[in-house]
Amino acid sequence: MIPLIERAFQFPSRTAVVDRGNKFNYQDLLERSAAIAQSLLGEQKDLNQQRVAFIVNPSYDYLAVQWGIWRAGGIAVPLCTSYPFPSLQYVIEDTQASFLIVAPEFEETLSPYQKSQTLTYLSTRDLQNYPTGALPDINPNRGAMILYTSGTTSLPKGVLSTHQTISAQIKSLVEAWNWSEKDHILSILPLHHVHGIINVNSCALWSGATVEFLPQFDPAKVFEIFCQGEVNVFMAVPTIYFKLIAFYETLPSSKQEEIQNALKKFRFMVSGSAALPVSVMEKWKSISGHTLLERYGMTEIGMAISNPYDGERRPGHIGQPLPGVSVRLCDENGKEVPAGTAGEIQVKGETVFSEYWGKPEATAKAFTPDGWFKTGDIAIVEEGYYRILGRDSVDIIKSGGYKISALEIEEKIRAHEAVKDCGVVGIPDEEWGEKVVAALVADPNVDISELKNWLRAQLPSYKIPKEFLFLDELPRNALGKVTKNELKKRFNS
Ligand code: MLC
Ligand code: AMP
Repeated sequence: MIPLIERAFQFPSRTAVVDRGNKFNYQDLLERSAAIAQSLLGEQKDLNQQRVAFIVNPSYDYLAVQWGIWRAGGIAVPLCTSYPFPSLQYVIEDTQASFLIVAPEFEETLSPYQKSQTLTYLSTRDLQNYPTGALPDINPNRGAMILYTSGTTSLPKGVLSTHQTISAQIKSLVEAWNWSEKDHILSILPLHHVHGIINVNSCALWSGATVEFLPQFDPAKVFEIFCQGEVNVFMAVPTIYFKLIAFYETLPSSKQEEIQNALKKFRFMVSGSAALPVSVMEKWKSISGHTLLERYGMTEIGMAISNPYDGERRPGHIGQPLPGVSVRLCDENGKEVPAGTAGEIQVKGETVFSEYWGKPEATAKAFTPDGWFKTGDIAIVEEGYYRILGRDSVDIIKSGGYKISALEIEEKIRAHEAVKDCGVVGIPDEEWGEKVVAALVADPNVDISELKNWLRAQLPSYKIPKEFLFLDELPRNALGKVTKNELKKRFNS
């Protein structure tokens, strides 16, 4: 049995989801997901870990499809709703998906798959009202989900987790952050990443709590929902807090007061997926009365380190290892560093993923011989609190909570006819954390807006560089490698 779904049988009549004013209880979710599972199964008894890619906006339907795939025995592959066709195609083909489930608003983008010979294309409209029957018994050790993450290779990698991994990730957070059925969380994050899928939706549903959807981030709507007084838990990336603060500052004082009063009643609020600037933490505290709880995680490991729920939440620090997660800091030779010294965060425990999908070499490289996952993040422990110092690779950029590979963008830009060479880096930015920028060795007459539009057809818009700089040549070291730290300085000067 799938632990998350098994728990839902305990609270059938509680409200599981609020979606555009409609309420759905756990019984509704169980029945709808069972019907979807049946329609996926058809004559089969068990999908036996076939991959089912799906593109559905954050909603009740999204959850019903995700649970339906799981209950049919499939591996769920949530697709990013803002990807252009080539990026979607990469994920669908890399996972060798057997099914593709498409919500009406994405049918045009995915129309090339409608008559596919290699997969079964289903509109969410085809998944209505299927009669329910017996569903397969799923061993929690089986694969459950593949999420794509960018890394130090140019192409994103699929991170495979089992139901057991997902349950361990949820249980750790439910315990650490005191989740209960009284909670009501606003779900605004994209649902192809762990932050939205695990920390927000799955922890709430595990606890018999309520998930309220707002499919697209919009500060005015977020505050409007907060002021209705039902939501009591909120989780977001630092950029979202930055944008909420910026919007709040434009409001008249009467509205600000109303928001302040609503926020004071929250149980707690979390920031993660990127470093929370102390200035944002302080401003949010002055508005809401809450000290944001900052925690650290990664697609491959779920959440690993968190500031305490009770106790001091220390600005600029990520806290201590979560329940069930072992953490150590190591040097380049894989030796644990002495106390007070910086080292790479390595993680072990049931919360750690199984493998990079179809990439055994990348999987082997990601672990030490004794089974610790190497995060690539460098940290130090100060008075019992971990603090992130940086990453071991300059080619990984975190912008607005999204992980972006500089190499992937460079490869695309280099394919443009007017470009001889390019270097992509992330530079510090108040709003985005890091901002993607590109240096071009190119025909100086190249039209940047044309170049951006050309890139937009191939990459999601958040990966498109926000600034371009023309250089005669890229800075390189004696071995001919582009010196990215030197390149970053050119953007600051
Ligand atoms: C949007 N834009 C971005 C961007 N998001 N640019 C850089 N970085 C981003 N993250 C750009 C768009 O390309 C567009 O540009 C313009 O901003 C408006 O787009 P939008 O979609 O309307 O923006 P908005 O809704 O304001 O989105 C901002 C955001 C979003 C912060 C809400 O980026 C977001 O939801 N981020 C969260 C990502 C996340 O969940 N990460 C968790 C990963 S898991 P143009 O040029 O087209 O106008 C993980 C593990 C862990 O990290 O620890 O949690
Ligand atoms: P992702 O691969 O998208 O899951 O992103 C994981 C990465 O986000 C981590 O390896 C960190 O670099 C970064 N990250 C997550 N939480 C934090 C945090 N609180 N502070 C700094 N970096 C973070």
